[in-house]
Amino acid sequence: MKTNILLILFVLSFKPLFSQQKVHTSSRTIVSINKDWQFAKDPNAKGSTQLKYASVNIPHTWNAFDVLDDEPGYYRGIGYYKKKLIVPSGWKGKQIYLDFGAANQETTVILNGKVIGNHKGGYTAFMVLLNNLKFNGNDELIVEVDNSYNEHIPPLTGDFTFFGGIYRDVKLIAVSKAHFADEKYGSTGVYVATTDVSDEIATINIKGKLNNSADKKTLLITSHILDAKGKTVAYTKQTSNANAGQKIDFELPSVSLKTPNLWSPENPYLYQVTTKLADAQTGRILDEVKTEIGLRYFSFDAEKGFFLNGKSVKLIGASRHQDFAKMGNAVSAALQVKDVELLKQMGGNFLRVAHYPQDQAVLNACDKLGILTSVEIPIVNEITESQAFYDNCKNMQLEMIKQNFNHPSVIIWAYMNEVLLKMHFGKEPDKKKIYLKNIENLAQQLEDLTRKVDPSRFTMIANHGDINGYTNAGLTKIPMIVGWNLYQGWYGGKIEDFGPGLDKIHAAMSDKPIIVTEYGADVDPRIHAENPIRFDKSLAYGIKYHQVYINDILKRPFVAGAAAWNLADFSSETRMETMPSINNKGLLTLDRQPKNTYFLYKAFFSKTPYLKIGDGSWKNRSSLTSKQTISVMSNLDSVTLVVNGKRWPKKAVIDHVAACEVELRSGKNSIEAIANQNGSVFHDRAEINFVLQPNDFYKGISSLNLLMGSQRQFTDDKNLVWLPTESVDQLGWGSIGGEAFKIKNSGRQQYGSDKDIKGTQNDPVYQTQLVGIKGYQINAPKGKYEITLHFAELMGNGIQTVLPYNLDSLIAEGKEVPPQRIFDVYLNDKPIIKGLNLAAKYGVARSVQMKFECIVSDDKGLRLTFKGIAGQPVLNALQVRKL
Ligand code: GCB
Repeated sequence: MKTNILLILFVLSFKPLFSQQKVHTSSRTIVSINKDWQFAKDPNAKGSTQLKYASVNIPHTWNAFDVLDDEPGYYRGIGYYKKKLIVPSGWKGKQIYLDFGAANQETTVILNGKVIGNHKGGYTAFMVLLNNLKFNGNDELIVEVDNSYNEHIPPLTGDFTFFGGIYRDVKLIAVSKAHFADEKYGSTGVYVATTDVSDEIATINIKGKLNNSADKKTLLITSHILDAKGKTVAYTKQTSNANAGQKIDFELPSVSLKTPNLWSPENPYLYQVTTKLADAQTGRILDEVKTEIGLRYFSFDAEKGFFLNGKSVKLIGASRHQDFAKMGNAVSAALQVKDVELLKQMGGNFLRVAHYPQDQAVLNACDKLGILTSVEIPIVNEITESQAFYDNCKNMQLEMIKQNFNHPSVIIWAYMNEVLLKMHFGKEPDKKKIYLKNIENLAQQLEDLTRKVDPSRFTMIANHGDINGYTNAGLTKIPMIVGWNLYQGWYGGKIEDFGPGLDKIHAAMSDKPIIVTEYGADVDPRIHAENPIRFDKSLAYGIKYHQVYINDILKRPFVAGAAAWNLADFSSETRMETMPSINNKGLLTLDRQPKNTYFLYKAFFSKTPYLKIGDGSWKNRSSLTSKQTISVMSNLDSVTLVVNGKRWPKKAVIDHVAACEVELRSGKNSIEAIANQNGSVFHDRAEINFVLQPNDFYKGISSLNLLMGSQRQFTDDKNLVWLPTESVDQLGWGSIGGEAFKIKNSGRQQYGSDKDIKGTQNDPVYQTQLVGIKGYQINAPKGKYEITLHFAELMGNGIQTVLPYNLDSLIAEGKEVPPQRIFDVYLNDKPIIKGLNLAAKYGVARSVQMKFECIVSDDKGLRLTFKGIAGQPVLNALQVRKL
């Protein structure tokens, strides 16, 4: 709930009690207790006496680092947090709540050995009442958090990491005995609904819940509505007789504002509602809650899309996961706000808060910056057919709605994502039928609940591309909007299938508003390809993909909006691929560095002239030719590049990208992009370090770094650029024999493996390979060289196991026995490796480097020869350095 409960900050003089920041009003005191907790994991799950406690601050997760290692899996179990809780004597007579922003995923709160609260679900806030407890001045608070798999709590599975811990703020809230609260749902209990909003008038209804644990009283509830300058523009009040211990639902007489200042992405105007609870007899203020609201009206039309305040608006933006590099989900509010700012700067007006409710800071920022949002609970991939699961889903839906009710940015409540992806009972039709019916029933219950609790918003379910499956399961009828997660040209098919796919969906359900809730392609910014192809992870493929998708979305008025998957890369521990444990579909990296795809969105959606040397992020380049194409993202007509002072011919911007052909020299190149519009000149600058191969290697300026069986370039963690190799027949130097490694029957990768390569951060160096290689020839001039051979066995068990997320369902889990492969290697006719059996010696998918020195004293250069003893020799990469 966006409720700013003011206000005065003061530091307590008695430090041991609360060294934290404190916010209070005469009626309500809020103290952060994020600092100085003791934390221990319980590897034996429950009750180990050997717990090793360490000091931590909240936000905290215990999985920030174990998700990054080569070991599959991460700690999913119990973590204990403990702290001395000393309640100030001044709080006598107050009611005290312990307030958790979120803890993943089941939390039990224990005070002085007694369980005082339990909460299920890792993404919503919750409160525990400390009332009626006798504090003894030495009170111990223990919070037991468990992130192990629980079949009754969604999400059950998903393409994201379920980081455990107390990862959002923890506070103590002290209130008078009579106060606002809807503690069952972790909300302050003041709900401000804006109804009948138009350009002329806006009606505001304030409802809520209050607790009177004091004696019988007459209470006065008042609400002032203030404009952004702090001037009261409306006022409403009501008295209520409350018995001792009574909980009361109240509703103030609605008020209307004439010619309201309407909230929109261009004008995110916020009013403030100050709601007070007072003793009607004495006039003493007992509680006060401040809520920021925005006045707007909106609708969805199946043919014409989305309308805000009567105007057609295409919703454009991204989905967002909440984690950040090396922090997991324990991320400061400031970093979360930055994400919303980055979305705004990109030209976005829409955020799909996926796949679960996030920190209040996110929606607060959306309210302030004018970003429309859809928020959802994490029913992902599948359900459990148990009453406990349904109850937890419904409770989460209510918590989500009640905690976020007042945010003007929220326009959609959603509740299922690709729920048919992990189909149960595939081979038992009767059980499958019942399972599908149970999903439909759950959807209907959540739909009914949502519409009842908040008739002012729209509802949505997001599906994957199986149109018939979702239609037959009744799931396209239930929600008001259907979201589609579409990946043509990524998990399967061609990029060009996307537009016709949308038309097909629209034809099949022409009365349903549609949002493209996901689309995206993995982009590893370390990878470049001249001829980009699906699943090569290159920036160039990502650009092509997003160009086609954006155009197809913009062209079709019936598509109300779209959210790219994802705003930023995110952790998905079970994923392999070029950056293991990371889903690379972000427009930003995991630490929020923009990729070229982010710049493309800026070019498409910036309202002001925009020009960006996209390949500026590709600072270290290498090639066999000095002729290079530099892409400039822009919304202007044409771009001229000046490289090292030389002006190249002007290039037209096509589809927001100008592909400028220039020549680069070895070493540093300074690039300037220039564009004109209406007499104004716009510039961007970049620097590119260029290595021309093999010349720079011959000159001893650079090592020669070569990938076998690959069609892509890769920049490693030392900024060395690895080039795909060619055959000796093509260049007069290169590989002799061998074929690029391919996964048999792969519906995705056309070359290489996506196996996590152990012992390296540079997985793409080892993920491709020439199988059956006979030799490698480099026409190196006379001199001394260091040669490093890089190997990894790509065949064998483990290559294709546990593909966590696979929307084309083509790759199954399977066991493969590594083929027998033993070989010798010779360097300039001298044996350097004898009887190498990679699988036997190092295991599957482990990076192996072998270094040798060699003097070239004739004109035959460097020659590697591979001789198979059993099976086919392999080489993954080769590095040669002049000494
Ligand atoms: C989806 C899922 C999302 C995944 C995404 C992907 O459809 O909804 O959770 O992360 O695809 O990248 O595969």
